[in-house]
Amino acid sequence: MKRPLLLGGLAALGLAAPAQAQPDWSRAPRVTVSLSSFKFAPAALRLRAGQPIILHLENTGSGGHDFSAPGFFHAAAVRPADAGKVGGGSVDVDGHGSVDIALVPAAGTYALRCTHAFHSMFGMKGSIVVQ
Ligand SMILES: [Cu+2]
Repeated sequence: MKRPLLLGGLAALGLAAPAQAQPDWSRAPRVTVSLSSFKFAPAALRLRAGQPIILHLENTGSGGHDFSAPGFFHAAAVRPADAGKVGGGSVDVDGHGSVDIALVPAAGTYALRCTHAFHSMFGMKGSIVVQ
């Protein structure tokens, strides 16, 4: 059974619709990346261009880390409600914490690293390939 889209209903009422139609995030698969001292798993993340996902960042260690990929986030369409979590292209993830970012990735190859002092030097870096 199909229900009318909420946006259609709002438009019919004459209410302003968002400038950009949002994907149906409830259908977006969850892609988990775990952060720990000092690595990302998987370190080589592969995503499909234009496919909405929920990026689930999980810090399995006790120390804080971040998922820093400015080029990736800049090119992607991040759900407006999650945009505030991506400061300067980096997402902070507290020890034993997790953060979800809904986004639609754009094609490209992007560098990933943790910007905490010395973490990338110790191996906390990776790549994101979107095809
Ligand atoms: Cu780190």
